[in-house]
Amino acid sequence: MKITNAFVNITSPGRNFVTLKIETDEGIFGLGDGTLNGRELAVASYLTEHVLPCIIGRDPFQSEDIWQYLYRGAYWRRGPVTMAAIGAVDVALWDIKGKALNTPVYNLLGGKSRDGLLAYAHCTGKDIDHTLEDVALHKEMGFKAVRVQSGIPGLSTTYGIAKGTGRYEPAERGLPSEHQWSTEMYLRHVPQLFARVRETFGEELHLLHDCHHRLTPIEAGRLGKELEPFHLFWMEDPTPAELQEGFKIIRQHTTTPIAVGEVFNTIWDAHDLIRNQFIDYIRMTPVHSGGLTHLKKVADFAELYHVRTGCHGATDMSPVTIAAALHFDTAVHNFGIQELMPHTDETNAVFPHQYRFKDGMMFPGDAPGLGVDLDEALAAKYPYLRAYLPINRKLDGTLTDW
Ligand code: EZ4
Ligand code: CO
Repeated sequence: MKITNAFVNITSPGRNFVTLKIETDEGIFGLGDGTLNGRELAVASYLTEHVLPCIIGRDPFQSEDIWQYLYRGAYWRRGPVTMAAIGAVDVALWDIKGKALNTPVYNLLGGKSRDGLLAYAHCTGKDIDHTLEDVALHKEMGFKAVRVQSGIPGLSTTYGIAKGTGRYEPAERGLPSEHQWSTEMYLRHVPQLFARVRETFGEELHLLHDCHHRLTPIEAGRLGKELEPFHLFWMEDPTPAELQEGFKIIRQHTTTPIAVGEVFNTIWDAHDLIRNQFIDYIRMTPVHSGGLTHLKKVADFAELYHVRTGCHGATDMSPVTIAAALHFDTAVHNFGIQELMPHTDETNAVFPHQYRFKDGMMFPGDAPGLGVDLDEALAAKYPYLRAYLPINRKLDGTLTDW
């Protein structure tokens, strides 16, 4: 089999998505996601100008060799743009292989290790009472695990909280908006939030929380310690992770489990975190970490150190990435949990898919390949619109991590 054609589709059914379609001489095609929130066109151009001409004529079954060709062969390694582009190609190749062999991708990664995948929803509100209502709603929908964030008294904006009446969507059209941040207000508020959630819903519901890279290690140690009575499933991205040894300080102070890695691109971003057992969950997901080929190696390495997976699954992962993550989750032994942030109806119509949610669990479906399609005619109705993630400033105006 040979790759005969490959092109990038950019569509914005509510938010921007970059999709790669690879076609073959046997009429089978594969889809890959290359969406990098706020930097979409850089990946599209990397693919169109620098990657796609090199893969025409290659055998799509040689996913390992093509991965090495694009990673080592570029000379310039790693980084979110490069790895999202490699991820798009790699996932499309696995989709092609599954379709050619008439089997779902999870069978190519080791087969079913479980029947269903524990998934968590985002629960938010402008204050604690509204957040409790959202948790109740998601419990009703069947969720057994929820990520809980709420507005912070004294701050006009907070990560994870919808501005209007709709669901939370981090990217915004136009230039980056500015959020406000106070570590003091946040640290005072979060333990009160979780006390109320446990008081209202009891012990059984799995609770998660995302600090979104905003604390220093010692502040994260304090928060983790104060949250211990509420038995969190995980505390996510407690501190920016460029300094991997910083997590040692968090570990010295708390038994609250730690998750990190949605912005990581390769194993080298997590190598020390994993081998020193500084974390419990690795959040890398197929698109931003070089596809299934690399992510499988990360998971196998993590398994040696009792680290489980928790693939990033926010709305900026297109349905192609969600499907790829679900096939991966199904196959790896050390699966932990899958994030699920529902796409809009418009997005779901552009990307018809087989995966399903039922009773708190996700299922990848049994269609050959990934089980996702791209309705190109419908996609063409939603042209790209520039959008950015917000930036964040402390109350005195200092730029800080969003
Ligand atoms: O802010 O995907 O755990 N989920 C998250 C997401 C990220 C967005 C950034 O594009 O942290 O909401
Ligand atoms: Co996160």
